[in-house]
Amino acid sequence: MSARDYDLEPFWMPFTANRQFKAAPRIVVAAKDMHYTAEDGRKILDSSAGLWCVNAGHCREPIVRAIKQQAETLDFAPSFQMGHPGPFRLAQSIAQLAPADLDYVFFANSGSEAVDSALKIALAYHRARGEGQRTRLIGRERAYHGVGFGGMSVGGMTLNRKVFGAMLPGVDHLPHTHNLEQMAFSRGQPEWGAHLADELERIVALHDASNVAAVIVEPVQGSTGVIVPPKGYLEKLRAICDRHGIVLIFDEVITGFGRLGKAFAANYFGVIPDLISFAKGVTSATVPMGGVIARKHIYDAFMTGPEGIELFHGYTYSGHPLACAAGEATLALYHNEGLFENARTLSAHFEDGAHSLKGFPNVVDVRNLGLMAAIELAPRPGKPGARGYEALVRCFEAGIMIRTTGDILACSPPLIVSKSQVDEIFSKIGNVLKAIA
Ligand code: PXG
Repeated sequence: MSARDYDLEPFWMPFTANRQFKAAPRIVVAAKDMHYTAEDGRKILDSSAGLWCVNAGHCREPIVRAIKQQAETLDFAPSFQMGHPGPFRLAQSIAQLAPADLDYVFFANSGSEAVDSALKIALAYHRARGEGQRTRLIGRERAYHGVGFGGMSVGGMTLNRKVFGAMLPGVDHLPHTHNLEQMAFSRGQPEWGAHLADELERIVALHDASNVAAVIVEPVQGSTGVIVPPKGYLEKLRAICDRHGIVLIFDEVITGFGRLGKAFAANYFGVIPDLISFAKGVTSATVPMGGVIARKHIYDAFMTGPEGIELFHGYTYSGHPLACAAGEATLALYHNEGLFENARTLSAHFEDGAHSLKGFPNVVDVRNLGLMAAIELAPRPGKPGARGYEALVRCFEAGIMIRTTGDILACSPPLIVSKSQVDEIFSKIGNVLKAIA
C-alpha cells in the first residue's frame, strides 16, 4: 500500500460507517474509462458507474478538454439577472433528448437540489393557476429522492428519515412494489403489481384531489436496490394524475441519460411526466449538476402571470459554466459514440449475466432493466447488511467495484461497458458469492 501524505481522521464521510471504513480503507486515486486505480496500483473494474453516474466512462478526453477550456475562459458568471451561453445551449440539447413537450430546463447542482426544485415548481405551478390550495405531496415507500428536506420527506428509506424530525407536513406515501413472493427472478418488468398504483386513488380520495399538488416517483427505484415497475404501473399513475390534475414528477437522477438504453426512462416506458428531475449522467458526474425539465404547460403557467420574477428560486451555481461545458461535451459524446444504443444492445446480455447468479448461495432474487441489476441476498440471522457488506469488500479485493444497499448488490456500469466486461462483472460476483457464508 502506498504511503499516504494525509490523515484519514478529520473527514466526516457521508453515508459511510466511518470507523469501520477508516480501519480498513478502500481509496481510489485515479480512473480511466471502465476502471478505477486503487492506491496500491490495482485496477478495479467499475460496475456501478461510481454512484450510478459516470455513464460516459471515466476521464474521457473530450469532456476533460471542455472543462479545461471553460475553466480558462469563463470560470463563473452570475445566473441571476445575467447570463452566459452555457445553460442556454445545454438546455436546448437536454430538451431535444427529452420526450416531446418536455421543453424547459431549470438548473441546480445535485439530485437533491433537483428534487426540491421540482417539488417547489409543482407547488408554485398550482399557485400560479389559482389553485394554491393544492399543497399535498405524494412519494413512495423505499424511494430515494436525495437528502434535502423536500426529497427526504417524499422519500421512503426509513434510515434516511428516522432521526431527522417531522419533515414536511402534508406528505403521503404510495406502497412500494417490491414483493419477492410474486416477482422474484423476474426478467425486466414484473407481471405482478400494477394494481398497487390504485393506492394513489385511495390517497387522493382521502384528501380530495383539490388539495393534492404532485406525485413523485423514480421510474425504476435505484438506491433501494433496483425495483423495476410492474407492467402497466407507471401508465396507471399517469392516468390517475391526469384524471385529478396532479403534477406527475419522474425523478430520473439515476435513470436519465441512457441507463435504460434511451435518453430518459420516460422515453423508454412511453409514459410522459410533467416534470423530470435529473443529475448524475448529465455531466457523467465530472462536474456536479442537476436540474428539472418541465412541460410547456408548466412553464407557460409561470410566464403568463404579471411582469416580474416568475420563480423565486435558484442557486448561486445554477448553470455553472464548468458544469455546462461538461454537460455539453458529455451529451455530444453520448451521441457520437452511440452510448445509449450500446446500453440498449447490451441489456439482454447483461440480463443473462445477472440471472446466471440464480441458484448461487444466499441469492433470493435477481432483477434488472436496461443496464441496472440487483442481486438480493438473504440477510445473516440478526445481522442485516453484514453479508452484503462482506460481498462489497471481497468484490473490491477481487478487482470489481459494486454498490450495496443492505444485503442487495447493485450493478449499473458505465454505458461504454463491453460484453466481456459484463461477463467479468458477474463471474467475479459469482465467485465472491461462492466464497462467503
Ligand atoms: N434522486 C435519486 C433518484 C437519486 O438516486 C438523488 C435524487 C440525490 O442526488 P444527489 O446528487 O443529491 O446525491 C439520488 C442520488 C446509492 C446512491 O448508492 C444513490 C444516490 C446517491 C448516492 C448513492 O444508491 N442517488
